[in-house]
Amino acid sequence: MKTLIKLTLSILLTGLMAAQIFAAAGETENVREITVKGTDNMKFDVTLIEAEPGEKLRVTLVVESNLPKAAMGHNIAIVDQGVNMDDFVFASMTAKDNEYIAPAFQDQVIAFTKMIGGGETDTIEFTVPDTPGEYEYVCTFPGHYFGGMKGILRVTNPA
Ligand SMILES: [Cu+2]
Repeated sequence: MKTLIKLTLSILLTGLMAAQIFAAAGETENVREITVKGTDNMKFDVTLIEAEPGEKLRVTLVVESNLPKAAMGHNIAIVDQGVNMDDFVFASMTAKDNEYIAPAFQDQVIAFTKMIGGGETDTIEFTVPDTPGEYEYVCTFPGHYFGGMKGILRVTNPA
């Protein structure tokens, strides 16, 4: 019986130590936080994000709207270079069951939030691509990209 208690205690302690180590790792990890708002005028309030190759970003999308999500939903999809954005957005319009991300293009999407409505938020964490250049991010809710709901992730090497 005593052995069992000892064993249980040591397992508990090991678990605690592991938890502390993980917590410490989380604190030291360098993740830059960015909040982007989507509003009823079909725009993002942040249209340029500048970052360095390999940087870790945590982007939170906040939607401000009193309209139902079915009428005014927003997401953020950050897309790889070289993708025809019109094709991607057009294909994604009908991909409601996949968060409005066309499955055929999904491997060319660096990161994407859920499609959310007024009062909701969603956060994505991703590593900025190693290749410098401009990466477009868009809202794939039907019509929003064509209404101007887009921005640029500009990746440049540190000076
Ligand atoms: Cu939108």
